[in-house]
Amino acid sequence: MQRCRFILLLFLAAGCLTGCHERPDVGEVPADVAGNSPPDLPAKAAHGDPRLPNVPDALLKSSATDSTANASPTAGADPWFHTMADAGIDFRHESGTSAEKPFPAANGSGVAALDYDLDGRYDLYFANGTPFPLDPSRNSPINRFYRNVGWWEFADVTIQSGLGDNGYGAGLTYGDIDCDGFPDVYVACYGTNTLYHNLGDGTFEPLPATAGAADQGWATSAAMLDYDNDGLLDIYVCNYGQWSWAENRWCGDRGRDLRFYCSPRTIKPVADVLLRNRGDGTFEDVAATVGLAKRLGRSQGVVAADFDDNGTIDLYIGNDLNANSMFLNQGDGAFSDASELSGVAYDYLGGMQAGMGVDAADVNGDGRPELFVTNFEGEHNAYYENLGNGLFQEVSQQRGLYAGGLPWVGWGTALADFNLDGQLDLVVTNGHVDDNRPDVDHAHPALLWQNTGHGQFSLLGRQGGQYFTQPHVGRALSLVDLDNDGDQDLVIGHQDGPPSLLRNERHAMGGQESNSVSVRLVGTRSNRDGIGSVLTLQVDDHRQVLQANGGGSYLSAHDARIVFAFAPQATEASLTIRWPDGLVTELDSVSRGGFYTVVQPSSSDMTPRVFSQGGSR
Ligand SMILES: [Ca+2]
Ligand SMILES: [Ca+2]
Ligand SMILES: [Ca+2]
Ligand SMILES: [Ca+2]
Repeated sequence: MQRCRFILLLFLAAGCLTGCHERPDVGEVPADVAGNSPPDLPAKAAHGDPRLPNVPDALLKSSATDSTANASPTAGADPWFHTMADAGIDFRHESGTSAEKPFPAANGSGVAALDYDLDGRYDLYFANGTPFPLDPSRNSPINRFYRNVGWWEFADVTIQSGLGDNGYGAGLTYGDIDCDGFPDVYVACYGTNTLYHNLGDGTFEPLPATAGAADQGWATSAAMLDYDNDGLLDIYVCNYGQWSWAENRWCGDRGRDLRFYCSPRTIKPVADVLLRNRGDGTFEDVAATVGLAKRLGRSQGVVAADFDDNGTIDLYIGNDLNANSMFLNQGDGAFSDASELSGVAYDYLGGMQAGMGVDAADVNGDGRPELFVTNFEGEHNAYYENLGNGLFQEVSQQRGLYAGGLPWVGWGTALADFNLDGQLDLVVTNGHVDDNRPDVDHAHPALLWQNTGHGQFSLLGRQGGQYFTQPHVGRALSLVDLDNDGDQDLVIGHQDGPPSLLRNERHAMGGQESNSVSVRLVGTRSNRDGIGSVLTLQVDDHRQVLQANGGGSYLSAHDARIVFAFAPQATEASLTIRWPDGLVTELDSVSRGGFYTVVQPSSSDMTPRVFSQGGSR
């Protein structure tokens, strides 16, 4: 219990335990816990080429039953994102696909954005596949890790960091498992998963199998959350189902001798895993004992947040042609299955969908998180508004989110305020699983919607940037402020190809300074990453509520900082944090452009330790 508090106090008293010569500790130098300082601002002269091609109609093909197929009302303005080339990332994903169509190779691999060395710059970790049948003795493709050295330059630190995992890499997640201040990384694989302990000196060490974190299933996404609120992060791992190379079936068109990936329905679902952190470096799977194993699904995406506003962190899982799952945390260490009753198991017609990537955030400003789920071609992406009391309604059609995604196979996704106007926008990566179907394209366009306010989303075509005018075989997606200018950039992973880094061009849209507030949480009584906290930023009369979610997107992990808009004309702002254990912290003077690190105080009558960088009013 409260192990994080112990260790933080130890830090404050004695300085850091490891890597002191390179990395200052929490108590010593604010730039450490306040490591989200903006060390490098973008070169404004390098902003994107405005001469973007028009969006081909074929890329925006749509049944046009709602307004999403229309161009943005502000089309013709500066693009939102610029594709960064030559950043030093030479990673190229290898799915291990072949003519035999091994099912796990259809689904791709994730990307994680984490600041492993606490220098304030977020680093990028890419999972990688490997050919089937798996052969540990073979020289397989490995995961790759790149250190952000600033100014959109990255250095390959795969080998020296020890993160060159050679399993069949799928999902990535991270969090500070042992409360030493350094983020630890979980690699979810087809085959053995591995938890890598960050030693604080730039290297990671895999936990031995005896630690109990190395599940052997066919894992997809993973998320960290402290489900039992003991101050220690636990790990949820989605498992897709039962499959082995030996039982790989032939599916496709016999007449034309075309072999395709089999239907998900050929795969028998299995239970997911919840690894309880015992606090001694070992873990135990408690999924069955806490009520998570009664409902099985071919799980692909997971997000953890408080969906019913009772102060406990809940779970939502996207399942492939099974009903999606919502498990509500009862606060006594057990979950109740609210999938059907809450209205989030099916689409608005009551159908089961592909359930790929997921996200949760309060879009309509009532403080309760909505849910978004990406789905297969011929299915719409599902958008569930939170009505309160644990009830949701699927309203993709009413909100302009129905038609845009219908032709495409959706994967990674995030609700985020890309243009910093106080309204959460939405991005989805798309791409088919098969590359040999005469009737469908393999590469699909990613989609970016602007939240225009008044409860409506509008699909951006070329205004999103050149990336959104071209087809890709998209999978992973991570939100991360790579250049620390206060807006959220994107990293998108592609099947059997290099990733794309998209720089948010908020500055090119006329912002002379960052119109955002970026918040990093340091839990003490609660888990070190503050996952499960609810943050409310009040800017003049506009309130924004964001949670520090666990998981989200597809196979991927975002920048841990919470980013709010701070309108240019606004003057006053205050921030309220409800920590996972219920303690409330209030900061009554928050500045535009500020990067804040807030350390959880040990009681509500204590002043929180706050480190800030930048900001003006
Ligand atoms: Ca870093
Ligand atoms: Ca750690
Ligand atoms: Ca917005
Ligand atoms: Ca940025």
